[in-house]
Amino acid sequence: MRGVNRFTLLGKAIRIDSTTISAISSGTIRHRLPQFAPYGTFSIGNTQWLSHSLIDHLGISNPSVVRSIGGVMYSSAAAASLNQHVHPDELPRAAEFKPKEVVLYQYEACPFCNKVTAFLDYYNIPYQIVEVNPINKKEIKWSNYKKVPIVTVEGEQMVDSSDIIDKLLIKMHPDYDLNGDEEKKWRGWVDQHLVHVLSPNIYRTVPEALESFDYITTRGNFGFTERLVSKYGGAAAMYFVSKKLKKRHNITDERAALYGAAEQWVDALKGRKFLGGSDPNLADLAVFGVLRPIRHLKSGRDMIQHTRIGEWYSEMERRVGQPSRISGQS
Ligand SMILES: N[C@@H](CCC(=O)N[C@@H](CS)C(=O)NCC(=O)O)C(=O)O
Repeated sequence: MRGVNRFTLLGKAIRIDSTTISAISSGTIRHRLPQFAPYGTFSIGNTQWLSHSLIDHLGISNPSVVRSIGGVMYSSAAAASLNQHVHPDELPRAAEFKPKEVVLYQYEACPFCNKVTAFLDYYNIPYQIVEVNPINKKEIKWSNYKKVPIVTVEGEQMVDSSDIIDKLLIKMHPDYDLNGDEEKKWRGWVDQHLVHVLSPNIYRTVPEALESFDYITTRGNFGFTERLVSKYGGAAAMYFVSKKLKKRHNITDERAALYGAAEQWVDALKGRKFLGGSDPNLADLAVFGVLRPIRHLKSGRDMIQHTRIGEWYSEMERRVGQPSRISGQS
C-alpha cells in the first residue's frame, strides 16, 4: 500500500503554462491550457436560470453583475487534502480503451463535472483539465454547447455528464448494460434529487455561503475583479436564492433533507459495500462525485457526522483513488 497526498500530487500536476494554446488531437480544436486545476469540484444549475433568479428574485439587473455572480453562484467545493491509500493493483483500468487525449472542460466547482472526474479517476483514464471561466466562457467558445462538463476524446466532443459517462463506458465495455434497473434508478436520483438538496445546504447561512464562495473563487478561473465581485456578491445573492430553491424543491429543513438523502442512499446499499456490490458501479460514482466537493464544507462535515454515509464515503475515496488528471503541454 502506498500513501498518496492528493494536494501534493496536484501541486505537481497543475503547473501549466496558461498562455499556451495547444491544438488538441487532430488540431481542429484549440484551447487554452489551465492555470491550475485543483482537486474537488461542485456546483449546480445553470447560469441562465441563475441570471433569471437574480433578476426575478433579487432585483439585480446590471448584466455584468448578473453574469459575474450567476456564473458561479451555484458552486461550492472543498479542498480535499486527504491521504489516499491506493494499491496500484486495485485500480480498475480501461483495458482496450487507451485514448491518446482526453480533455475535460469544467468548472472546478461543478457537481456534474465532478461526476465525470470521479469516473475518469476510478477507471484511471488520464485526462487534461481546462478550467473554464464561468463569466466569459472563452475556453469553450469553440463549442456550440454552452455548459460544462464537455469532454473531448481525441477531438470527439461529448456533452452532458451522464451521456459522457455512458459513452466512455461503452467504449471501454461495449457489452455493458446501461439499463440495469437499480443502477439507472439511482443515477437518476442523483440528478433529480440529490443535486437539488446541495445548494440550500451550502448556502444555508451567511458564513456557509461565504465559505462556499471562498472556495469557488479561489479555485476557479477568475480575473481579479471577477473574483472579488463574485465572492461577496455571489455569497450574498446565493444566500437569498437558496431560500427560493428550498421552496422550489419543497425543502423545509435543509439539513434534514441532506441527512435524509444520505440515509436514503445508505438504505439503498442494503448492507452491500457498494451499490454495485463488491465494486462501485456508475451510481456509486455519481453519488460520490457530487458529494466529494462538499465533503469538507460545513454541510459535508455535518452530513458525515450525523448520518451513516461515512463508511461508504471513505471506501469510495479509497477506491476512486488519486486523480488521473495529467499536466498539459507547456
Ligand atoms: N445536465 C447537465 C447539466 C450541466 C450544467 O448545468 N452545468 C452547469 C454548471 S454546474 C453549467 O454549465 N451551466 C451553464 C453556465 O454556467 O452558464 C450535465 O449533467 O452535464
